[in-house]
Amino acid sequence: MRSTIGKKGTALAVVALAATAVAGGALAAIAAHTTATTTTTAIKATETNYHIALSRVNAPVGIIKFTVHNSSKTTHRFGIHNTSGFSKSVAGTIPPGATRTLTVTLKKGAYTVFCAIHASQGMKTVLKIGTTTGTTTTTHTTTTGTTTAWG
Ligand SMILES: [Cu+2]
Repeated sequence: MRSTIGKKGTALAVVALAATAVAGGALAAIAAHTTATTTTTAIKATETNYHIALSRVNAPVGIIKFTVHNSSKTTHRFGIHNTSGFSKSVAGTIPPGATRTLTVTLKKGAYTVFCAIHASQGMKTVLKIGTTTGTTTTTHTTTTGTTTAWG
């Protein structure tokens, strides 16, 4: 009799453990299954003397990928900054006819896109972020939870 009770006890303990494992596994799967949505907007910037033309002057919050083309016969630079200390720029100069890319992650606000060489000659323009949803390419990055094999 004692042995039978002992076996039952063991069986119950195994079931309880299995239930805990399943619950734990389900929780782990939920925790790992986070969906990150990042909006990427491509903006073309054309540099001339002494002007920067953007293909769009506003964009949603997220990743902005600039493709900068210098269509003038003067060397330019390309940067973006705001009054809160954000500043990013294409490394070095952009020779005449050259194309460079610059990818930045922007929060809501107004940014100045400029050529550091000729900004004082008016070679700058404003890009507003977060004031529109616009037509964008949305990339959904889904991290799928890893299912752990229990037992
Ligand atoms: Cu310039």
